[in-house]
Amino acid sequence: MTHLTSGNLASLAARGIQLPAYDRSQIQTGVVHFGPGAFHRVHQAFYLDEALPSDPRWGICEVALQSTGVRDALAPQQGLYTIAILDQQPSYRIIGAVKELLVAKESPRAVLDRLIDPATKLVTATITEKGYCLRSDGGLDTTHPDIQHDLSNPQSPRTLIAYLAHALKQRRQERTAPPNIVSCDNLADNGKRLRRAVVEFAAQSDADLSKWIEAEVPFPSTMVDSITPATDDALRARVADALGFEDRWPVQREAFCQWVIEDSMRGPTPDFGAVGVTVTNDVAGFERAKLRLLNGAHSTLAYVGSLAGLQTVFDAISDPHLAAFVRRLMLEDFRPSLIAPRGLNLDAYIEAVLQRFGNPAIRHLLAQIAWDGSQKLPFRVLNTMSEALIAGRPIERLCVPLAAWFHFVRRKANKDEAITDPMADTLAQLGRRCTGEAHHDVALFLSLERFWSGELAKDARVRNALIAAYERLAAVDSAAKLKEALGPLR
Ligand code: CS2
Repeated sequence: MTHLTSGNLASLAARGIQLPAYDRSQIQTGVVHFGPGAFHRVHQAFYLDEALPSDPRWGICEVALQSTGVRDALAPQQGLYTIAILDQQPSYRIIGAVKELLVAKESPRAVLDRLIDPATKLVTATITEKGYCLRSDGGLDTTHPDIQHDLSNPQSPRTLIAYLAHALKQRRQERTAPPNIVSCDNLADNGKRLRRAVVEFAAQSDADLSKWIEAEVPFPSTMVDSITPATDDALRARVADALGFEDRWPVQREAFCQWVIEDSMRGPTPDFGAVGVTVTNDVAGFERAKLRLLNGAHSTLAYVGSLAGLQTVFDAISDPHLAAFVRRLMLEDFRPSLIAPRGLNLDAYIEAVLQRFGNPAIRHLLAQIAWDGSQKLPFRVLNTMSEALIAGRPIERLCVPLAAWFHFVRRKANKDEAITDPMADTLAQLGRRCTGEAHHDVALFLSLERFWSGELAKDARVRNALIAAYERLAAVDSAAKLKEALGPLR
């Protein structure tokens, strides 16, 4: 079957497909992005595509650290791909912003050259929580095998952290202004965390560089949001139907899309305001609200829903008992931990999020959200729990997603099913040691030092509430059991 290329773009206009509104041969590469997964391609690449008609400086060099998949799929399409926007009326749009596709493990020099090029004024990243190689106290984990590797192999790094440190060193030597470095991952204070990781990495070999990075390089924090189910065969077929030929790797999202960036960038940037990106001083307020209310609710639906044998977010939120529980968790547990940033009404936000979960056009697998629980749950649930304990608020409901994750891990381990998580081996071993007896199993999970930060794991209130939640969820193996299991917590 013919596939999407520059040569057959023109035929798409007649089919109602939105095309790049600029001459692709005129755009320059001004952005280096790490992690060209589906989320980046529906989100940052979409906004940059919006910026290109009025300013051609913001074409993207996509860098995958390891995987060759996106490069292999998109190179024959000259970087072109389709976004399917799935809501009441589906719509399709071709993104033309990708100028270059690199795989770092194959061409580390080319990646460094791009980062050093003074035309690179913006570096963005979606490498997921685990890519930051952080300890639970937020510092760089210098014992991490990839960081160890990168400290002794500066010419062929494995991590974003090392690429940034090496490139910044060179830019400093050459006296070219550093780029704005923008983390777009779901971590609280993502900019500060990335800065700290790069500063601590640089400090291992060059104290002056480390200080310079801390003082001179802008690492704005961001909040990113758009629900993006992984690409599946149904999407490929749907896009082929709309285009009249194949797209080797289309992506999909809901219509809602939001990007909030801290107002600390320096030098030239895309005209973010003009393309619908919010640039504000209070990004932390947006970020926390989204991480807790949306992502916290998502992880709850994912683990409790999976125990009940449900498949998608739509299925989970359509269950009246689970939906009632999640709404209450958002309203009574997450919401009191938040201070609404100016321009955000938290009650309206909660209702809007619940409505987005109920979008019937989106098939978002709970299994996808359940990935990497050890990395996600600290930001989504544990932070709120620590604050609740200090403020004297209850933690019973907050323990439900955690206890559901424990059961999820245990069941996976007992069925010998793979767990997708950087701590997979430890989790599988722990899951096999679980007996089903709540005191015993909760004690095992509380021994996961890398997961729990501070005093939480030692707090008797936490242990007791986890035991109660674990017992409550033990029998859940179908949606019919949810009513009783969630009982008074709903
Ligand atoms: C989800 C997020 O997979 C997950 O963990 O919670 O990817 C979520 O869909 C996005 O953050 C929405 O912006």
